[in-house]
Amino acid sequence: AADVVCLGESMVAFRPARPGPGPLADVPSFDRGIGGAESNVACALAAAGHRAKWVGRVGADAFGDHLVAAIAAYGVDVSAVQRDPGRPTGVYFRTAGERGVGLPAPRGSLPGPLPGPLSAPQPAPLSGPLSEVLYYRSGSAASAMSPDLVRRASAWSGRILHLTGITAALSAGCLALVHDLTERAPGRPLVSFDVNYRVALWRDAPGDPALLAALARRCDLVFVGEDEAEAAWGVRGAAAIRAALPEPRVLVVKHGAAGATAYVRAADPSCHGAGAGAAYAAYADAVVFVPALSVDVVAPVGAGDAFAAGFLSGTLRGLSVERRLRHGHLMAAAALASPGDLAAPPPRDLADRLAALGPEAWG
Ligand code: KDG
Repeated sequence: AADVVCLGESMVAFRPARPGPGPLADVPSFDRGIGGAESNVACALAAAGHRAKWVGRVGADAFGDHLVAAIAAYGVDVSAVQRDPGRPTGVYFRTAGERGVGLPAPRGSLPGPLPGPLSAPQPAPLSGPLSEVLYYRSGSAASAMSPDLVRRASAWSGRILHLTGITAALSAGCLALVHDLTERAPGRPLVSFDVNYRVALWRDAPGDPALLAALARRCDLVFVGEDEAEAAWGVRGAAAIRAALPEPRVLVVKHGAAGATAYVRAADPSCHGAGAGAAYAAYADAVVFVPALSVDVVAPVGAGDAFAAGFLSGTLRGLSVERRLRHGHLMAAAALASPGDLAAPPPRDLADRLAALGPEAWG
């Protein structure tokens, strides 16, 4: 059985062959890669040594062949991926812009100082353009997903099911599927949900972004960026986000380049390292902040997925919440420093040694 099942749409992703600023309209040639928030998480988890499975749909076309082969090459189980002979594989094009809603902001772009231990150094803001994205995915094979086509038995077959808010925006059937899979019913594994608010998708979505909050509240582990909570729901600040999403046992609020805060509900043994009876008490209703690493950002796309993968990896290994956050930051740093959606994560023993460094490294 899989450790983690990641369900969602994957697409062939085209980014400028030569990095640099400028609008999408002026890009003369593109490099091909793979994209899709959920399969990105699956690939990162597989690369980090976990059994990851991707559940999705692609067309019975050449791009579908490429996606399935490329994701399988990371060691991800693709046996449940469906091929649709009547609908195409989704595609997207993007610029290498430096910022995007829901993605880690470049260092220094936070709106203001954070209290107490959150005061990370604040260099001058970067003035990079927003990343421009063009999706060709409406009517795609994945947008036809629904509770009829994707059964609970398949999606609930791992220890963790990882979903994102992107799927909810794809079609009424996809929204119904996310609703179905987040129902608290017997056999449901731990459900992880990355809010992943994508402005361009919600323009034509089957509802409004308030749905993302309602879905998040049905899940056990939720990731959300402070910037996207404000953009999607008008909720400002980590404490207000927690107040709006009280149900998840673990809520991780990402503060762009400054770091991330985990809100952990008491009486959740899954949140504590193996044999950490004493730590259990220490984590009762804990709020754990860990600063991010300072990185020269090459491309932010995929960093949120890498962060989620690092946190999930730590969860699977029963690490403390602080270590989970550190592994999230380590994987995100690797993705930030690479041009594509995906970067090789640091080897596990190296990541463990880095995560164990003291306050001189982690602030
Ligand atoms: O997190 C990265 C994703 O945004 C990217 O791979 C494309 O899944 C994608 C989307 O829908 O934006």
